[in-house]
Amino acid sequence: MRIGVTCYPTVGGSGVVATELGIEMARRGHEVHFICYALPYRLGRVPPGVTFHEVTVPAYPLFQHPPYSLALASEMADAVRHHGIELLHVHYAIPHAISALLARQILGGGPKLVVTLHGTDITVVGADPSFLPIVKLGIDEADAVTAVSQALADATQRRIGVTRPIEVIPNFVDSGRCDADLVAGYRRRLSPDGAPLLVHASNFRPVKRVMDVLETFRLVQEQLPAHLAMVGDGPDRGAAEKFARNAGIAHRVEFLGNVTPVEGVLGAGDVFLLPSEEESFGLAALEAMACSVPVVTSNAGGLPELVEHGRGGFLFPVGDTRGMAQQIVALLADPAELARQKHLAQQRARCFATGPIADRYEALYQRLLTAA
Ligand code: GMT
Repeated sequence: MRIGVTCYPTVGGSGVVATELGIEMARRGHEVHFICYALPYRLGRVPPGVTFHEVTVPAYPLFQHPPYSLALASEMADAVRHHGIELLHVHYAIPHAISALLARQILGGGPKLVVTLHGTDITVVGADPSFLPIVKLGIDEADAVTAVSQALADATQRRIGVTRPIEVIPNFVDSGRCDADLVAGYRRRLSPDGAPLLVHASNFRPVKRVMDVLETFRLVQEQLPAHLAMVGDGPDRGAAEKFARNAGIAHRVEFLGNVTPVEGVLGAGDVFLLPSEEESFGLAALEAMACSVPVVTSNAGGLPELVEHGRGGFLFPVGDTRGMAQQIVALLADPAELARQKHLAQQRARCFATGPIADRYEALYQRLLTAA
């Protein structure tokens, strides 16, 4: 098959899933074309079987808001025309689904369109009245729509008013990415005294509730000495650093910014914390579990589909920092139970191995192209 992939090339989970899936399809012998505004960060060295098409938006004084969606549509149409792309798979509905529909109009027909919904493209920005009608059009007109959890599929029906079927295909992880030497190096750096290490990774947007991470850590720290590693960057980072200073925990908290590969830090932790307000899936939690790290999360969105309470992970109501802290203290105070939970976390992550989940996308592509 000749497949075009569009995603955000940044460090977020939708870009990671899109890139790893594209790489897997290329490994399986398909021709994969990434059409994005920058080389996806997970692509690294472009593997054989993958071609990158960069979308550039010309500057013009009138363009206070350069029309990226239109440049993307033109680049998609161009790549389809010159490389015989049979199917476009776009990740994150805004604006990728609409650009793909425009590309098809430019071509007067053409490739099949798969739209994968990832989360805030529905629950936050997608549900905003300024985007809702265009998101709904992109979803209604695609040949197939997938969502990374049942919770997100339900939210799409409820909040966007979509009635068409949405196939749920969960995210996946490659457990082989957790390198023992790298993990050991981070462990030495982040916990030089050997005290337990908590880890959080996100884009520090308000939905991630990073202050809850710090408050939970503060409560843990009242009971036993620990360290906290904060991975990632985003709008709430400054406020989070200030919170840590005001709460008197700054000397035990390290803000690392974006780290590549993230598994080095994730695997160095004893517990991973993700207390989000909204979370369609929680790829970072899955990546931590794949590195044998139990997770303490909120029960928002799709997290209960990933985390089985008491089996490598623990779910709490959004905002229940006290409950999360108590659970963490109980785990850290019981080395045998912590070891058992680490094992269970890794076992659970195996249910989300790349192979079988990529099979489902491949079968979907094949179904669409056979129906053509
Ligand atoms: O929307 C975001 O905040 C970022 C987005 C992304 O591009 O990484 O995250 C969403 O997609 C991930 C991959 O499918 C999911 O693991 C995240 O749970 C989801 N984020 C939210 O729902 C907040």
